[in-house]
Amino acid sequence: MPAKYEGLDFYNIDAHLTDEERMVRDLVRQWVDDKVLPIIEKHNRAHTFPDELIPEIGEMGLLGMNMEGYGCAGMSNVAYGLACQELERGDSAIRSFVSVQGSLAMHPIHSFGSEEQKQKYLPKMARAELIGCFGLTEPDYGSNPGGMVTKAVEDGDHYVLNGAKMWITNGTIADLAIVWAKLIPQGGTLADGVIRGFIVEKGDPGFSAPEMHGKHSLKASVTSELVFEDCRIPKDRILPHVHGLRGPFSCLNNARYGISWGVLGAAQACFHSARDYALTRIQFDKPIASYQLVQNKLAWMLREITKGQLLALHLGRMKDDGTMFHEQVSLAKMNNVDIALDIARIARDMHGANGILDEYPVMRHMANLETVKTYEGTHDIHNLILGRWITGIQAFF
Ligand code: TGC
Ligand code: FAD
Repeated sequence: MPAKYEGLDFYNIDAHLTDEERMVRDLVRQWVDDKVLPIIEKHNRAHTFPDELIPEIGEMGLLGMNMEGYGCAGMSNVAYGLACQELERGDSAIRSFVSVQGSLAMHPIHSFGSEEQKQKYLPKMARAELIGCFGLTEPDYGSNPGGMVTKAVEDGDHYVLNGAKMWITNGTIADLAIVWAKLIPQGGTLADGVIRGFIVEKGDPGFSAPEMHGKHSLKASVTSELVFEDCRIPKDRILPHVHGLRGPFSCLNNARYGISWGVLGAAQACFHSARDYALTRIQFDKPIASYQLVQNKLAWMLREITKGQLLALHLGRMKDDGTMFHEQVSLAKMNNVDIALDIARIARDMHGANGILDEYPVMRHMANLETVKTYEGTHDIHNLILGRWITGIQAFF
């Protein structure tokens, strides 16, 4: 029987966790070992999401787990981060599923929805009986969502939506989509529109969500377009309590925070695979782990993962005590994705030719992390967010 996975905890982060946080981490860790790792390569090859895991993710209480009420578990942000770390050790697709459902679909309803919307959707979403997605990006507006052209126009007691979203995680399997569109006032143009959030349900007339194909990354995740052709939704589906880009961006803060933990899980999977491989692979009559260059690579991985963990833990504690600001999230998302991707690339190299096989997890993580570097704000965008914080000058345009 393989040794039980113990994680990587060089600086004894464990001692700074509550019993509840350790319990969540251990529960998800075991579940990933038992349920995700045995099947993920098969799904990655087939470009399919493991739907069969969705009910169990709900039963474990991971969906919207850092929110209070409406069937959510009400746990700390650190517990949520630890869960993300374990899930992404399995695959970024599994962490993405949980991020999108909790941080991007449930969070806007929880923070900006009416009481009726919260009652209607959140308990079922927490139990995974309803799946959500988040539509912000458009074909021509990725890093610059403020330029979006998807619009909503009032028509009696309905809104009529026209436009398209692209690259939407969970889109095709979702029961509802949180869609950000410009609400055009009577007689106004797109330039007069204010960005608002709308809940579009599967089956609403004029709405479709075709799956996108041909990805070399996040192959076990469903990625979709959302198409609105005179899509009519009742007026009570607008999120009443937020106007402007602040709405979608505050959801992104949550999801970016989860990513800053999640990618450390992918990095740890690559580190462990590289270390184990280096200890057993013999070249020039000795294990490659006995060569200084190889040890240097492993020491660098340990160093960066440890720093990343301390960053994520401290960020989580600030999020829990309400002192975190969004530029701090940008720094953690950017840094931790960056080091995870470098770790994956170096681990791939350390496996030699075997590194390209799906017998080892490293190339799958490496390919996934290319997406994670791009979504939720690219590396460049987070640099520019920090540049603006440092200088007070925006350099986006
Ligand atoms: P800007 O003028 O900076 O801000 C507009 C308004 O928003 C407020 N704000 C924020 N509020 C909360 N949290 C944040 N992080 C915020 N950032 C900005 C800001 O205070 C302002 O509020 P108000 O009330 O004064 O109007 O907006 P900008 O248009 O100049 O944009 C700046 C920029 C480039 C940083 C922003 O557009 C950006 O972050 N772009 C990146 C886009 C992005 O991250 N897209 C992600 C799409 S979703 C996704 O990728 C999901 S992947 C899912 C998975 O895990 O599978
Ligand atoms: P672009 O914005 O076109 O950027 C291209 C390049 O230009 C990047 O290197 C970028 O850093 C650089 N660049 C852009 N602007 C500047 C600038 N001002 N200065 C310097 N460099 C700049 N979106 C959602 O809304 N919901 C989802 O669920 C979702 N899931 C996704 C799942 C996957 C698998 C992927 C790949 C993407 C997903 N996205 C989702 C979209 C994602 O958020 C966008 O891809 C991302 O925001 C970048 O937009 P873009 O791809 O249009 O790139």
